[in-house]
Amino acid sequence: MRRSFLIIAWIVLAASFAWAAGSSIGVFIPGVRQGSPIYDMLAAGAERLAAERPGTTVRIYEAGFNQAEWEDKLTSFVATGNFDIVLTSNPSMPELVANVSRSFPRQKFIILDGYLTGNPNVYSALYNQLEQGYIAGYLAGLASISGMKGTNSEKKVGMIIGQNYPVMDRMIIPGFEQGLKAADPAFQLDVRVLGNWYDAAKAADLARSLFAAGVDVILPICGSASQGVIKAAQDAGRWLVFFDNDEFARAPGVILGCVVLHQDMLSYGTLKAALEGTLKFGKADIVGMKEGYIELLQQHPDYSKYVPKAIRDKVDEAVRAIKSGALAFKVPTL
Ligand code: RBF
Repeated sequence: MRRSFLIIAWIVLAASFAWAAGSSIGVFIPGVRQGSPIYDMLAAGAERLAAERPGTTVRIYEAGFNQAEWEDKLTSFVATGNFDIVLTSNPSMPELVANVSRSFPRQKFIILDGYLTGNPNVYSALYNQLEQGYIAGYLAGLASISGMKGTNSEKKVGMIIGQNYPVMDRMIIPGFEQGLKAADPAFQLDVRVLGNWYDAAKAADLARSLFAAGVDVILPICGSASQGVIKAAQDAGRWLVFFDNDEFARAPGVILGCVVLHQDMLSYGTLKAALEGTLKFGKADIVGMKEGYIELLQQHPDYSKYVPKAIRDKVDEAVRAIKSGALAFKVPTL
């Protein structure tokens, strides 16, 4: 009798220690998860970690598309005091996190797809999107001049972007343009700005006007509005290249290639290191193809189905050159 009481007491005690040792992760999404793979992967990495670690909880908060509200919403999220780690993502978040961190100096943050050094409570990781842009641009350019179905001889390629921001203007667009010009120096890049990350009807209009101007390949970076770009490309029989995620299944026969970010891996890995006490807060990393966080999906069956071998061989060579360091892109200080 006495012995079983002791055993029960021990179990209760052990359970309460396990509870106390549990960790809580808050994921702050500056936008909406649905339709933006970069945010979906952020949340998915945290969910995977929680599923593996008993006692770890995850709260996903979507701050919506009104950027003027994000700082207040982040402040309220942090003020609950509920989270050991607050995880967020996009290049505008370092500034907001720096502000909120001043009011909550005990809160730890992880920012992905952003860069902030020197704050002892913040770890951040920025993707080398010059590499990502270059590979997407090189593929788009080679396809555009190949004479393959759906292309023309105009040497015009387009982008539809949600908005301008330093990472877009100083890495993604210049990288994409460099890739195009590596295919042929005469290429012209036509960039259209949507003004938000969700208006698919307007994105379709922009895509139609690009196609009408002679563009035969578009890179959409406009969140859930990309659905409109897909529709316009299907109607026009032209091509797309994609960023961030494997999008082949959304539009078979329209997508040439996807140069993805393994944001789910980075989310999972940095959170795990943070909970184990090994993440270097205060530090900012830059990650790219060599580190395995940017990848052209060369193994996807649609890639070999729609992109001729001569083009794939050239793109393979560029990927290998980036991985070996023979082709290097220095990330600008943003
Ligand atoms: N990308 C998305 O896919 N969806 C978004 O809602 C979104 N919102 C953004 C808001 C701001 C203020 C900034 C600077 C970027 C945003 N991005 C968004 C772009 C994202 O950070 C990244 O650059 C692209 O997904 C390309 O990898």
